[in-house]
Amino acid sequence: MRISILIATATVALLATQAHAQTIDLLSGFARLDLNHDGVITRDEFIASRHSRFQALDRNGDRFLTVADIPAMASFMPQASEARAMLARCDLDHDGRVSEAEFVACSLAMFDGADLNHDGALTLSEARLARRLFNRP
Ligand SMILES: [Ca+2]
Ligand SMILES: [Ca+2]
Ligand SMILES: [Ca+2]
Repeated sequence: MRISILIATATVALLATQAHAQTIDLLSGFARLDLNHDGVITRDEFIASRHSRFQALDRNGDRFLTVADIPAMASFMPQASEARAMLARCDLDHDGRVSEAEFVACSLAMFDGADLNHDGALTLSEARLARRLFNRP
C-alpha cells in the first residue's frame, strides 16, 4: 500500500504542470504529455517527456541532478521537499546525484504503477485515480 501511495504521489507530480492538486493542472499536464493527442499517454510519449524534463531541470548541463539544482527545479516543483524526495527516490545507485538514465527509469516505475490495466498507456481516468490516491491522508 505504501508503495502504491508513493507511486501515485510521484505520478501526480509528473502529470501536473505544477504541484498544485487541481484538476486543471491534471488536464493540462495530461495534454502536454499526450504528444499525438490521441487521448492516452504511451510509454514512449512518457519517456520522451522525461528526457526533455530532465534537460529542463539540469540547468547547468552537467547531466546530473543534485540538491544544488533544487532552486532551479522550483518552476516544476515549487516545494523543495518534493524535489528532495524525487532526488532521494531516483538516485538508484546512491551516489548522491540523479543521472538522466536514473531519472527516466524511476519515472517509468511510477508510470507503470499508474498504468492500472498494464496496457502500456495511461488514460486520463488512470491518471485521475493516481491523483485520488495521492490526495488520501
Ligand atoms: Ca498519445
Ligand atoms: Ca545516482
Ligand atoms: Ca493503461
